[in-house]
Formats: sequence, C-alpha cells, structure tokens
Amino acid sequence: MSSKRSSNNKLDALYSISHDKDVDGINAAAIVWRYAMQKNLTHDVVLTDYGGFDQAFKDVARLRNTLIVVTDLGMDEEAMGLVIPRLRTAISQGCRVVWLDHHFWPDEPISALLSLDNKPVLKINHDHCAAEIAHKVLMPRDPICAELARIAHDTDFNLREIGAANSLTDAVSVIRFNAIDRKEDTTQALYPLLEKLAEGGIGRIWDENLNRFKDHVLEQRVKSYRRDKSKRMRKALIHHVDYEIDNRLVRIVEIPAGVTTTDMGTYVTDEKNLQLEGQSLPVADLFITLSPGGMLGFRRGSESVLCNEAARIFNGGGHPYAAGGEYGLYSNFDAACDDIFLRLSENKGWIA
Ligand SMILES: [Mn+2]
Repeated sequence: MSSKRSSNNKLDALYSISHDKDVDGINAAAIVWRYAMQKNLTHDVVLTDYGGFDQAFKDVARLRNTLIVVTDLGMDEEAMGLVIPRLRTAISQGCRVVWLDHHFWPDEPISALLSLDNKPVLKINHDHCAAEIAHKVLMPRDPICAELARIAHDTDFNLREIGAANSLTDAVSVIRFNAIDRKEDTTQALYPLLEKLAEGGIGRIWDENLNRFKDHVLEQRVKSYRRDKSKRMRKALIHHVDYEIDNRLVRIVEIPAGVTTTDMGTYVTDEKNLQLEGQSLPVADLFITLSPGGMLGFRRGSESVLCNEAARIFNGGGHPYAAGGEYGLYSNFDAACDDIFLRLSENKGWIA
C-alpha cells in the first residue's frame, strides 16, 4: 500500500475488524496485524460475528487518520445501514478503507462501499479464503503470513490435511464458545492467541514435532473439547429427523451448543458415524443442520441434490456440495423440521 503518503494527512494507525468465528477470520486478523507492525502503525482489533456489526463498528466513526481493514466479513443490505455511514464519517476524518473478503455480496453494498471517498479498496474473491486474500494483498512476501494463509485455507475449505490447522480450529471454537457461555467479549478471549499468531505465526503456539499446542492448558482444553464435542454430535445424530421427498432422503440434525456447523456437517456425512445403537442409518441424500440460532447448513450424500438450490429457499446460497441458509429462531425442533420439509416439498429446484 503506497497510499500511506498519498494524502496530506498521514495514516498513523490501523483499525482491524475481522470474523471471530473461525481460523480464517483469526488468521486474516493476524496477517493484518503483521502488516501494521511492518508499517509501524499502531494497531487495534475487533473480532465479531454476523449480527454483531453494530457493536463492532461503533468506534469507527471516531477514528482519525486510520487505515480501516475489514477481513472475512461480508456485507448485506442490512449491515450496510450500520456500516456505511460510520465509514463515511471516518473517511471525512482522514481514514482509508480496505475490505478483503470471500463471501457473496449483493450489488448494493458493493457500490455503496466503492462510492466512498479516499479510494476504498474492496477485494472479493470466492476462490480463496480471507486469510489468503489478506496475505496476497497486504503481505505477499512474508513467509509467516503465507503459512497462516495456508492453514486458514485448509480449514475454510474443510480439507483437514494440516494437523495444526485442525487443532487451531478446535482451539478457536473452545475459546469462543466458552466466552459466549460466560457472556464475555470474544475479542478479549481470543486476543492472546491472535497476538501470538501475529508475532510469530503458528510455530509460536504449535509444536510440530510433538503435534500439540505448546501451552499445556490450551492442549488440555482442546482435548476435552473434542471428547465432549463427539458425545454431543452423536447424541444429536440419534435425534435426527428423516423425510423423503421424490425419493431423496432428507435428514435434519439439530446442532448442539458448542459445536460448529462445519463439524456437525462433516460428522453427519461420515458413514463411520452412522452406526447408532446397533443399527446402521442409511446415508441421506441431503443433510441439513439447524443451529440453535436458526442457521441452516446443507451437505449432501449423493449428487442427486443441489445444496445451493436448497439453501436458496432459505435466503442462502453456496455450492452444490455445501451451502448455508437461514431458518430463523425456533423453539420446537420437530415443528421446525416439519416446516423445513414442507418448504422443500414446495420448491423442488434442489432436486438434481
Ligand atoms: Mn472465511
């Protein structure tokens, strides 16, 4: 970024806003932090999730001469109303905006962001995760950032090929779920981990030879989280609800507290996990996970269904093999299932 000296008010600080939910958001934030260190900018970071934008952007309108970098967060029409006016104020006070993301954005927030002053940078690339985009745009020659980006890619694309990436995913989950349980701030809870990643990359927290975290307390927390998670997912799968639509077996599973959509989706699509109480469940064609917050995850067990089309019925989208949507808050799981099945029977575009 040569923009630092392009205007008469010199940027002297960096304000980073990233996704708190997974390794991609955390590693993107670590890359942004390393960029701040390299450029000698004072650094502040806020980690947030969708629904938390009002809080996450609340201090933005007070910023002056600051580079505002947002990573791994998409903006829809609703978020636009919270975000754009604050960015506009910040820009009028000498700030600049760089937004790096890989989610699908509607046209309106894209043009709203690009029409701001002081040459906002918006990079949306669906083929990479956010940490990879941050690495390419901000720190292309930094080997630590390259490694952080590789790890984020492994988790975001659910490849599960890098041991450290799997463990870091569970570490982020256990720290985050714990903070949410105790009504603590997720930024504060994740800060020590993020700081170490920014300072020294994965090698700072992970022992590659022993295949474990260097911090014994964290290692123990991750281990017990994994045991607990398996138990909860197994229990959730026992309480699945099946339905058949045009010869497609559709299975809905409720995601237990403390388990991510990705983990649950991976669990229910693995045949090993379908041996339950002495009987073996058939593999479903379409798997749907419903989270306590009303979010839907779609995975498939055969190519006879299109997850993205199913998600579209629920204001979502994604790929034919994996997609996400939103059902909304519910109090009764069985009633929600009936409703979801009904909507899937009424719109059959998801049947391939
Ligand atoms: Mn991401």
